[in-house]
Amino acid sequence: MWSSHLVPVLATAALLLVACDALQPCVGPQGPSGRNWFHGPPGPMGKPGQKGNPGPPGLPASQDPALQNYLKELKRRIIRIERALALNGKISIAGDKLFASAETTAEFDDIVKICKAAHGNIASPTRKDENDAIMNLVKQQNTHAYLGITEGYVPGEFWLLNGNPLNFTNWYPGEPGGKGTEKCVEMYSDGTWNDKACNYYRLIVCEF
Ligand SMILES: [Ca+2]
Repeated sequence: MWSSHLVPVLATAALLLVACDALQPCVGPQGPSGRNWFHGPPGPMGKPGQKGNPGPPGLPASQDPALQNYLKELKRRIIRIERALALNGKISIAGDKLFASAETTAEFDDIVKICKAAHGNIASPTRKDENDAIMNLVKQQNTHAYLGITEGYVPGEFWLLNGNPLNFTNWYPGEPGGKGTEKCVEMYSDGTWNDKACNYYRLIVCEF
């Protein structure tokens, strides 16, 4: 009547009923393990993985459309600023030189220092268009300006401040006439030059 696999189970249960009494309670089967609620400290950092394959080569700058558009926009903005400053007579441009006036005066040595401090140089015309650009600022401020030109050891022989010879000059008739006593050069409002002592106050014009 009982299936064969139930017989040992019933026998075990009967044995437990006999073995257990009030003084010695029965012990049931072991329950499942409890959960561990506490995390341990983090383990040590693993080794870095292998280096990936190099990406595809980028475009040369001249063929990078995004970069070229950015440069075009930058150039457009710079030109706008230059035009606005030139309109106010703040700057004057000739070729790749930009001349700017500080709209105040100083002695020659101080002008040289002021322009250097501004990461430029005292205005030193080497061509007619550069001379005209400086003249525009001189006219605008109605004040003569010292140029980056000084007399050498030989009286009447003038040099650019950087030591280069003068390939372009625009002396006022009769000048230079100081014969060693006027070591600096000023520009009149018509763009002509006059040798002059260096301790006068003249317009600060720098080139960049
Ligand atoms: Ca003179």
